[in-house]
Amino acid sequence: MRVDVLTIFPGIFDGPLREGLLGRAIDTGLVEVRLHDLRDFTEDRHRQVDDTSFGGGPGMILKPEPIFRAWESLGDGSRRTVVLSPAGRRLDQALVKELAVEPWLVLVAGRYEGIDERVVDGLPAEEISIGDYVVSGGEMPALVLLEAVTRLVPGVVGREDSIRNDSFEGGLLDHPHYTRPQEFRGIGVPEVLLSGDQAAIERWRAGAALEKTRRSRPDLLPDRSTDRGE
Ligand code: 9D3
Repeated sequence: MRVDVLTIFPGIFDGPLREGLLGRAIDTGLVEVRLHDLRDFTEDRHRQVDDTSFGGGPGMILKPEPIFRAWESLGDGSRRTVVLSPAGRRLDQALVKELAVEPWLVLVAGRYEGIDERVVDGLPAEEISIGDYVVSGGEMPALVLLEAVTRLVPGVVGREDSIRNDSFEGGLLDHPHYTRPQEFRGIGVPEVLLSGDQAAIERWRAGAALEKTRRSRPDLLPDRSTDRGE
């Protein structure tokens, strides 16, 4: 998969793209990420990427021309273009799966109060948000999206079942996990996990996953409240 990122802060991506899962996917050539500094696509002496809002209001808006020039510089092959925006469709695992099968993604990270609306109107682009909270720009959201998508690119995550068992993929949260030491500050681990009885362990994990989901994320469970006319 190829991913082009348009941003005024390419440096934000350097660390995350070198480390961990993203770093490995890039090293092995499974994902190719190209960063593009929007300032390189300005044509004025001050390399201005932003300007004040028509109609007034606080803060600055990203200008359309550098974004269009950068997007057009990528060539004319077919690609899915995502503008990271708090006003976008909420990212979830179903959308991540959709994006993961694309051969070529372009991610546009906004900053300041937002991006000139003519970018989403004039480019074949969709807006995506990573959730209902405010961060200062689209760079961190682009990294979140990129890592979520990269995990699903075949060959990136070694054991396919670590993907299949993921929270949300099966509709439930994962069951609790324990490792050594067997007793930590007076707290042990569930006996069944030490029993060696794999069938019993699987039964315990299924029940524990359901219980954890009921407690932390009841919204993920089917609503049973009307079953008995309650
Ligand atoms: C006053 C209205 N604000 C929108 C909620 C203004 C505003 C805040 C933060 C405009 C842009 C930003 C910068 N954030 C993003 O560009 C962004 C974002 C986010 O803040 N939350 C969740 N997902 C995303 S994707 C891009």
